[in-house]
Amino acid sequence: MNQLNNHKTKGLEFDAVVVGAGYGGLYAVHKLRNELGLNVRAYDNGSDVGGTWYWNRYPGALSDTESFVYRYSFDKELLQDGNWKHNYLTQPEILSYMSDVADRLDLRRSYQFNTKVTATYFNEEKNVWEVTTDKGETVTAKYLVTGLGLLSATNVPNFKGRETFKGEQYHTARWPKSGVDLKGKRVGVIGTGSTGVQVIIATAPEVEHLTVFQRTPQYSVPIGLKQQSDAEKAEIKANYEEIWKQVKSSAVAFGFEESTVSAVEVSKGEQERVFEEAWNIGGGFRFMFGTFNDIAINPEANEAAANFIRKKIQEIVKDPETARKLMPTGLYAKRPLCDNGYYNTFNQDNVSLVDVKENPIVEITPKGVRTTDGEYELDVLIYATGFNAVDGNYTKIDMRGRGGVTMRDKWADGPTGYLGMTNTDFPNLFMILGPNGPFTNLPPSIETQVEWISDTVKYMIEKGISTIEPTIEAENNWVETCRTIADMTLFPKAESWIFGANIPGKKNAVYFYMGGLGNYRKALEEAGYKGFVLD
Ligand code: N01
Repeated sequence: MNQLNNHKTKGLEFDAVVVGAGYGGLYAVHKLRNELGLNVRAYDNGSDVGGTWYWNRYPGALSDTESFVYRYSFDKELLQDGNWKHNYLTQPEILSYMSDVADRLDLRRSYQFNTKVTATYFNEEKNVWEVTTDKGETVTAKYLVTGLGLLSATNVPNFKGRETFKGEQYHTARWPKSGVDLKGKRVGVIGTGSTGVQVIIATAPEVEHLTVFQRTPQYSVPIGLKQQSDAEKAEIKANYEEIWKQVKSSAVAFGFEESTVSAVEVSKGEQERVFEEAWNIGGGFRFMFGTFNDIAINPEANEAAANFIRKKIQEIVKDPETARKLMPTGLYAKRPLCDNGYYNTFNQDNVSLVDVKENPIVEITPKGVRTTDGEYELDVLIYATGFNAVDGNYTKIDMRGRGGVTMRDKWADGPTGYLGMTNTDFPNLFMILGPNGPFTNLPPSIETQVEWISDTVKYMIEKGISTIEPTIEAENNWVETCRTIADMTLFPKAESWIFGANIPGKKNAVYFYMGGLGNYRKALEEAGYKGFVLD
């Protein structure tokens, strides 16, 4: 490590710039600064750490990964010190966990908060990145590590008249820190994805009236929220080594064993029994991947699961017309949802559902939302309309690589990333959760990538390598692998952010490696530095 500690690239202001203070950025600062001894400058647009969990302060925000695996695994002591109340963590709990980690590892001193990175240029003569911020500062660094967030560039549909609304309006991921008083107000929510479902459940009890504007109904299963006893936590902690081994060799990395049984090879009765059991335990990924091994790949198995959920909706929702509107008809092939009483919320007298596929939104008026069947008067309008996922934040920054090539141009046909982290023409750029990375519970994938990045930086320093960059062949092959795997599933057939289908005009492309975390880790190991030019 001495060699590393003594290393300082002459003339550079920093060895590495890290962008983002979410799970990825924080861990990258720790690895590069605390472990490799590099001189690191980090930026985040927020006023403190947290990333996704800094911004998403909307009522009801909760992770749908269980508490015991929605955390870092790299520090055994941190794991043993961990504490939580329920089997799922709320946004304030996650934010507080991340804040504690930042304190513990003394990460904040490397950050400049309230600062947006606006441009990053690769200087080919010096082999350095020039990083410019909205504060007018430009710094240089040999390595650029971006943890910009998969789901952080907000999507607010461009409805006519949006600016004329006289009430308050918020996107869920820009929820004011001071909160919003919704008591006794007429509130509208546009969007019924993971976010919409949570915000609807949380706000319904306190508002005077809640109007839900739904475009596409969703399949959602119970989350199974419950308290976790000290004894349960002690058992988890005693078994953490095995738990993480399982998580990191599994597909979705949610901390349960994925099923190896095909739904179409068991009787209807057995299907029902297995679905009912998963419904009672809770968890969206568990329902999709823990019940049978072919829900996401075989249309017949998929329909069996979809049909089970539809029947539940019919049983739960009392008004038949509302139940009809809430019932999805298409494939069960988006990121699976789970909730803490979503369908039941529509039995409350103060909650109504507007199907905006049947009656599209025409405009936002000073008083509320006008659809083709009338005007809905509102005091507060909440946009739970999602994100320009994966590359949304990259294309906001003026990123230029070799020969001045821009990321925007390079990704015009869809973003690409060799092994989900690197890009041709962008040497020494390491993207945490970049395009074509794993589709999983995110902290274990983030750790996998940050560890690969820091190992690579260490290797470069030790071997005196100035730049690393994938070859175009390696990048194309990886994207092709991602395409082949995605096409083996039903996911590309459902329109969602996973393939860029939620943003008008966005290129429908393969944004993820859907082969699972275990296989992704194997791919990293097998690749070594094959497919890279090290100079
Ligand atoms: O966003 P979404 P999200 N008019 O894109 C609707 C993670 N997450 O923020 O389906 C009317 O899924 C849109 O309708 P449609 C998780 O990975 C996790 O909810 O496109 N409606 C949809 O209903 C998740 O998958 C957690 O027809 C419009 C909604 O807005 C990801 O974030 C919690 C519209 C957007 O749904 C994204 O979830 C929250 C328009 N013009 C988020 N445009 C947990 O861990 C969009 N919509 C639990």
